[in-house]
Amino acid sequence: IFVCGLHLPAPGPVLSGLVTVRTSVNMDSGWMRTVLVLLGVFGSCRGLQPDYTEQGDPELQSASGSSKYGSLWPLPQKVQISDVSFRLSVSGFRIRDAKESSAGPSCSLLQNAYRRYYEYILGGAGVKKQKPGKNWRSGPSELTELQVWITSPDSDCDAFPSVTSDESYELTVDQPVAVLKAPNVWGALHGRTFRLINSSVISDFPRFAHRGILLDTSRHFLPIKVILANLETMAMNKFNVFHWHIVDDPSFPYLSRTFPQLSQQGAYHPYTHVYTPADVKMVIEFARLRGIRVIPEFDTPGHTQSWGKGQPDLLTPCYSGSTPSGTFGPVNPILNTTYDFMKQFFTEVSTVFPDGYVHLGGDEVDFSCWKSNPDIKKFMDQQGFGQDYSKLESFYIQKLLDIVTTTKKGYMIWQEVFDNGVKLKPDTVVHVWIGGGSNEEMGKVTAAGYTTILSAPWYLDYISTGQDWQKYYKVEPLSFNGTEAQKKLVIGGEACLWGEYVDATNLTPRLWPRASAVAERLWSSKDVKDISDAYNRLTVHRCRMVQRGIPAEPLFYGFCPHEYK
Ligand code: CP6
Repeated sequence: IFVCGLHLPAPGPVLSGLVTVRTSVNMDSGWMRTVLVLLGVFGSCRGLQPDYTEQGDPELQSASGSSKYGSLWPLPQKVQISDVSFRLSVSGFRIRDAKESSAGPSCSLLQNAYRRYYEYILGGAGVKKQKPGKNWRSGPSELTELQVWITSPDSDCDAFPSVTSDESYELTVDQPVAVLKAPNVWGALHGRTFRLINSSVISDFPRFAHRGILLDTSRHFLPIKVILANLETMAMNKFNVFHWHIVDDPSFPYLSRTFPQLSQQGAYHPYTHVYTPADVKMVIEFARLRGIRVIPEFDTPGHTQSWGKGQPDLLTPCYSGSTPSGTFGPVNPILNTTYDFMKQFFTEVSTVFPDGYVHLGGDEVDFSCWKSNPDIKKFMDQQGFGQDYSKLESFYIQKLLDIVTTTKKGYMIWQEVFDNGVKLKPDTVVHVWIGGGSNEEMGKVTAAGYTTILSAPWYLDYISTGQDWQKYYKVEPLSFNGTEAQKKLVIGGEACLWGEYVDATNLTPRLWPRASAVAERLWSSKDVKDISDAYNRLTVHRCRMVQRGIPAEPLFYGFCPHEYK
C-alpha cells in the first residue's frame, strides 16, 4: 500500500483486528500506524503547514488578524520568538534522542511520537517552498534536527500518565539543531508545539493537572475509530484525560469478562455495539502513547437501566400500589447480592483500566421508585433514615466506595455524593457539574478539603448559534471565594459531550474547536485572556485540525490557507 508517501505493509489481519477481538495490542510494529492512515486519522498527506501568520501571509491577514504568537494553541507559559527564521533541511531533517537523554531507541512511546511528528513537521515544510527574504540568515541557516532530551533518570516511557505526572518541557529552536528538553516523556509529547522556522525559546507547563474530555458511549455507540480520532485531536490540544462515560441508561456497551450478559443483554447490539477487552486495551494504549489517561465511569446507583437487562435483581423493582409495576429504578441498595456483584464488577474494572482512578458517578438519583417499594420502606425504618432518601443513597455509595477502595483505586464522583454528606477518602475528586461559571460549589468542596474538577460551564453538547467558544474561554476556574489553599485543590476541569444528540456523524464538529477553548483555559496562564488574540490563533489552529483530516467547525467566516495552496 502506498499512502501519503509511505510504503506500508498490506493490512491483512490489521483491519480484521479492528472489528474482531485482538488479544495483544502491539502499537510498535507499525500496524497501528497502518490502521490510523486507513482510518483517516492522518487525513492529510501534506501534514502541517508552517505557521502562516508568522510568515506574514497577507491573504490570511485579510481574512483574520494575526497573532504575534502565530498559531500556538494552547499558548505556552513562556514564549520568545525572534524574527530570525531558518530553513528546514528538507532532505536531512531528523528527530532523534539527545546523547544525554535517559530514553533511547528502546522507548517505543517516543519513537512512535517522532514518527508522527516528523510527518506533521516535514509534510508542511516540504509543501511550502520558502523564498529567502530579508529575515533569512545568511550562511548556515538550516535546521537539521530536533534533539529530544529526557532529563530525569526515569523517563516514564513504559508507564501510564497520572495526575502527578510532570508535563513540562523546554524547547529551543536554533540552528543547526533544535532541542526539546523534558523531565520525562509526558512533557516531551507536548513538545509538538515545535512548529519550526523561527528561532525561539519556549518554556512550558500546564496550569492544571487534570484536563479532560467526557465522551458518552451509551446514548449512542461510538465506533473505536471515532474514539481514537478524538484522542488524537485531544493530544493536539494538550488534553490529558479521556473520561469515558461508557455505560448509562440506554445501553451497556462495555463487554465484561466476568458478567458478559451485561452487554449481551444491555448493549444496542451484542457484537457490533460493544467494546471488547481488546478494544478497551487499544484505546488505553493509543491514549497512553499520547500522554492521555483513560478514566472509565461506571455510574451508579442511578443511570443504570441498561445494567438491569443482564443482571436480574440488581435494580429496585418499582411498585404501583401494592404490586410491582414491572419497571425498575436505581440499583437496589438493600440486598447483599448487590454488593457481591459490585465487588466482582469493580475488581474486574480495576484490572482492565490501569489508571489510578475510576469515576463512580452518583449523580441524579431518582427517589420515586425507592419510595414506591415496600421492602425499601421497611429498610429505611430499620436504619432510622425516616423519609430522607438521600441517606439511603449515601448508604449505598458508602458501601460502594469501601468496595472500590479494596481494589486500590482512587475515585471520582459527581458533586451530589459530596452534597449528601457521604464520608469520602481525602484523595477523592469531586466533579462539579451543576451551576454556572463562577461556582460556589467549588468553594464548598474545597473548604471541606477535597480535590475538585470543574465541568459546570463546559457542556459542549449544548449548542447555540454564534461564537460560544468565547463563553467557554472566559471561564476562570478559580473565581470562587476561597483561600489560596482552597484554590490549590482545584486540579482542573473537563469539557463534557453528553451523547443524547451526538453520534459518529456530528461528534467531531460539535466538539472541535469549541473544546480547544477549554484546553487553553486549563493549560495556559491565568492572564492569557485576550479574546481577539485567541480568535486569531484559534482560527489557524482550527485550520490545522481540518488539514489533518479532523472536521472541526469554523469559528466564523473566512477560509483556511490550505484551501488554495
Ligand atoms: N447523563 C448523566 C447526563 C447528565 C448527567 N449524568 C446531564 C444532566 C443534565 C445536564 C447535562 C448532563 N446526560 N449520566 C449529569 C452529570 Cl444539563
